[in-house]
Amino acid sequence: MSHKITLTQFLIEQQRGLPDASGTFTLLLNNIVTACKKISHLVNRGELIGVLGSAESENIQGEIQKKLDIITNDIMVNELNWTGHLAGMASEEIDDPIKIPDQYPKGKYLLLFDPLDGSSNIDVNLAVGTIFSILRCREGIHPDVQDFLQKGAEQVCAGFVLYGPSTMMVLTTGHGVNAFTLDQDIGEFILTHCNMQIPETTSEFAINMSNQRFWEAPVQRYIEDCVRGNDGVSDKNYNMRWIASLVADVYRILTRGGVFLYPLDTRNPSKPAKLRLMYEANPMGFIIEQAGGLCSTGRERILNIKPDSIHQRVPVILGSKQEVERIMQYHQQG
Ligand code: AFP
Repeated sequence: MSHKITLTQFLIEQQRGLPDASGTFTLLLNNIVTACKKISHLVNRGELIGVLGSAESENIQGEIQKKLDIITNDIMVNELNWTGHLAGMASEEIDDPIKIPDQYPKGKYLLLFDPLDGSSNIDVNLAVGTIFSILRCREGIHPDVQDFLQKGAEQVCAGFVLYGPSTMMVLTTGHGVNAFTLDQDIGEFILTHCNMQIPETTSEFAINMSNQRFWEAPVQRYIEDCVRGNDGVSDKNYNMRWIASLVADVYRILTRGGVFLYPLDTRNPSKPAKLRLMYEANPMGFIIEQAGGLCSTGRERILNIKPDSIHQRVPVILGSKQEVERIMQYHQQG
């Protein structure tokens, strides 16, 4: 029988390579893993335990929350607020940063998360996920919003868990990207995809075409080229996929390449972009770049953006290197 490496073994082996590592970071990741296993269990049980459907409340983003948005947010908070590894947390679902209760010690990391991304898919039994990002924090402080407003390039770790046909965790600490599949029988994530690399070229794009009339000219032009295929300047035929669940779209791109666009649009002047910088774009950008791809607004590298608020939204164009470069060129040309 071949020896399978668990996520715990993988993390401890990585930690041994860093002589100054205290083990805190490994413990923190283990707590995140526990929270995600609990979420995986709930998502999998679904209607059997009455967790599907709307909670009929609105989050800070102005979106109607699903019951599972609230339940999964509580799981993340309650699994992580007592550990002593975090100085604070911020959730896509909550207006202000989440404080560590006074009775618990505070640590040197900040955790930002979207507890259930793609939750509009949950009632139709499609893939959803948890996305997280870890930043450093000065020790011994009570962090305020300003402490969270770090560039994506400063992330210590980013990851997501995809609750699909298999539950998978994709992780980077800045040394490549690895993916682990949850073995439900033994309750452990097992290393199944080492050092993932995104093919540099692609002929697959992902975009919500129903917003086409609201896009800027460079995106209009790029998608027009894709759709014209062999008959246009691209000289190849494209395929289109749109799962409307960022975790699933990004996982597909990590495995077989492709490009994902959620560009600026003029639908709602108060929300020119949809995806959130700190809960979606930054963690996905770190993962995509570590796998050899690119992540841009079309005009600048996502990881270089200095955030001005924790719920800031940005246009996102990510995936296969050559394709993202081409879209960036279109933006330069106007
Ligand atoms: P929900 O969490 O509200 O389902 O939003 C998911 C998401 O943020 C991201 O995961 C998708 O890529 C994108 O929005 C889908 O957007 P559209 O609903 O416009 O297709």
